[in-house]
Amino acid sequence: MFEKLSEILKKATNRIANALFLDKNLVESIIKDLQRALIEADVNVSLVKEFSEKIRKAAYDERIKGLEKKEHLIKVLYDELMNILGKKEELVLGKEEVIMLVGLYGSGKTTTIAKLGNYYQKRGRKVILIGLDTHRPAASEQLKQLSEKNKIAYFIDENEKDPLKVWKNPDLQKNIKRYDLVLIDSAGRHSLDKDLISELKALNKEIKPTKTILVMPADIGQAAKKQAKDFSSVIPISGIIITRMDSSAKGGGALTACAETKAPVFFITNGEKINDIEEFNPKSFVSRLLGMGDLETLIEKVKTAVGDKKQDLKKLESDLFTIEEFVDQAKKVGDLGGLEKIKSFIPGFSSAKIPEGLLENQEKRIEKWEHIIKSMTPEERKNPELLEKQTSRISRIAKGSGVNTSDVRLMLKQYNLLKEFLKTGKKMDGDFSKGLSQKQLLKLAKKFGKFKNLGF
Ligand SMILES: Nc1nc2c(ncn2[C@@H]2O[C@H](COP(=O)(O)OP(=O)(O)OP(=O)(O)O)[C@@H](O)[C@H]2O)c(=O)[nH]1
Ligand SMILES: [Mg+2]
Repeated sequence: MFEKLSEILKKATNRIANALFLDKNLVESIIKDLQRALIEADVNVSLVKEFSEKIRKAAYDERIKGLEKKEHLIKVLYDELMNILGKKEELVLGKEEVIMLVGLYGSGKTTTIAKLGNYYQKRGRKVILIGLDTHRPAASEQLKQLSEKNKIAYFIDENEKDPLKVWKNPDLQKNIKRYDLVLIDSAGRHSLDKDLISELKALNKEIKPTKTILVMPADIGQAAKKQAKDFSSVIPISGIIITRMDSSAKGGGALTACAETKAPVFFITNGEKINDIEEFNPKSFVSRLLGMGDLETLIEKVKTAVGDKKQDLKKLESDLFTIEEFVDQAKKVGDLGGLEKIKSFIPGFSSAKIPEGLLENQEKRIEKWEHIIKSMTPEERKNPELLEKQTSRISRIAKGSGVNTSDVRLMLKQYNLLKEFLKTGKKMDGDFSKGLSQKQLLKLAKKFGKFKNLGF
């Protein structure tokens, strides 16, 4: 149902978690993704706008920096999603309840009443289902079958056309005291027309249900708001059940629209089977959308992702950039999709063009480098310049690692180049985290171009 929305939300949180810096481009592109996903789920445009503003505000909040900012942003995203979905409000049952389900044709009343009956019977309630849909010929039969199949008590009168008379049936009234949860199925219409209005009013007056629940299918999306309001103007509505969440992409719209009416969504149903019903809890719903256990797990994930990246960056920035770290970085870079990744560590640098073909054959080369490093003495690893001073060392290492001397030379060249690149970056800005100017970028990109000749 919410696969698409869920996928985009997960992607958005991952992007926040994995970015070392939340620059404007990233924030705006994440917001755009979120907007598209929410609108596709039929969430009201003005609600989406409000939501985006809150995310934007959190992202550009100057008072919050670094890791805290990411945590803050994820938290705001999480909270705001919960906020548009409304508060959790449980359907609290008293000792004796008479609950009437109302809704338009085909909204899912009869199926849902069986699901609810089964749900509460399993939790110890004495349940009876009463069929007051005398409008549709097959309605009684449907309720009967569902009740028998799931071993729930029921009462129907297939020959009576007046629902009030069914309700007043002496047999029913005599036996009804044995049950502490009476669930009433009512008739639907294509719209809330005069006929349905007068029927609902009459039923409400006579039965005096302790609660009345409006059943609406997810596919009506935002229209749920108007429908809920319209029904509320006829009889008091205690809450809502949204059905068919499994088969509509518009469930987000239906849920958020209900939240706007302040009528609580007690349950959602997500399938045709008897157990396909669950209490609606915005918190767990959002957690599921984001694919996380809860907010804490999510924040933990952000921290871990940032922790790793910070270390990487520290190494890259360090003057003590050893040849081992170089290979280590090159390997990571290879894993992560090459220099593109290094670029993403450095704000503003993402627009620098990396020549095509730069990353080809990288894997094999790195494998060789690992062998080379193993054949180097600890002293050589610390001072790779020794190799340049005494070329006999190069021959020895090449022999020991089973590569050509040119491979060793190439590795040294690339190491020096990367070191130089890092120094240049530092000189230009002193701190990568502040971002680079266009001019600095051009300079760096030029230097970067050197890598091309070396095949790095
Ligand atoms: N996929 C899916 N189908 C559902 C769900 N809930 C109900 N349905 C189906 O929706 C259709 C209509 O459900 P009913 O329970 O008959 O709806 P109703 O409101 O009683 O309809 P009327 O009595 O005609 O007004 C049936 O085919 C149900 O199987 C759900 O959560 N998921
Ligand atoms: Mg029905």
